[in-house]
Amino acid sequence: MPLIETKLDGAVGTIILDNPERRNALSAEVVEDVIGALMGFADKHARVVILRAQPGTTVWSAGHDVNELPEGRRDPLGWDDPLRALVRAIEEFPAPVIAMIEGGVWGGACELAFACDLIVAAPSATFAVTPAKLGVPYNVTGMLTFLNACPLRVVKEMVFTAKPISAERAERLGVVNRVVPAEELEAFTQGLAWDICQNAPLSISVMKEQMRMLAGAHPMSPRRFERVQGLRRIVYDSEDYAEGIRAFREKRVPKFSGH
Ligand code: YXS
Repeated sequence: MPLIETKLDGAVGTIILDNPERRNALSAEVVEDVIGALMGFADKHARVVILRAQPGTTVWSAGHDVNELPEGRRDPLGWDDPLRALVRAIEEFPAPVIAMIEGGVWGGACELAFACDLIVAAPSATFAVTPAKLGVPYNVTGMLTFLNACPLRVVKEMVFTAKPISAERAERLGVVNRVVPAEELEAFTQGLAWDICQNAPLSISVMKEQMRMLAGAHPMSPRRFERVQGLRRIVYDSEDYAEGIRAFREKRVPKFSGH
């Protein structure tokens, strides 16, 4: 049973997340399919890719597949983690990727959406950054994705509360490019893609890459990076991290002890 649908209309590729039973959780299998689709679109010189879920969905994506998170003693968001690979694939794709969003966007799926170049949302869209709900120590490049997408104080509110923000507020903050009525979302997004396709793809591609390089150009010394990794290890080796994962699996509210 395919976990995504894809189509190529002229120079516009579309990837549809299609695993509603798991609320489009970003499992290794789903990520492999999406990255494969992106590579296929790059080979066919697609000038825009739209990343979406099925029309009318209440959950765009529930984020990282929690069942695939390690139970401690290993960085849950290391370089080779599927979510990390997917974010890099979106950022390095040689043309704009538009996230077209209906429904809830949770956890690592927020980073996926924010890593896309443009976001067009229906009023039903919400965005919740949830590491603190599970006890996960998000990783450095992931935090940079959030900081490049939202004002610092908003990132702090989203990370510390793990509560969703609305599409309307996200648009007001500039996190989302446009919010349009659900019945107009597809046509609006297609129109945006069409506008981009009329312009010079080489110019767009190199300007996208420049912005990726400039947005990621943060001086963090090896000493500071190693300090951060040491702090993160304390978190993913903590009882609270294990409790967060356990509580999710047992469908109950976690009880965090601070240890
Ligand atoms: O009970 P069954 O077997 O039917 O499975 C349920 C859920 O367990 C499953 N599911 C997931 N499985 C793995 N990973 C997930 N992230 C995930 N989310 C859901 O899908 C089946 C239907 O879920 P259910 O009954 O809860 O659906 P619902 O419509 O009542 O609620 C939809 C959600 C999205 C509000 C709810 O499923 C939910 O809160 N999911 C978790 C959202 C979340 O906390 N995501 C963060 C994942 S961890 C992550 O992304 C990063 C590592 S971090 O934490 O750092 O951000």
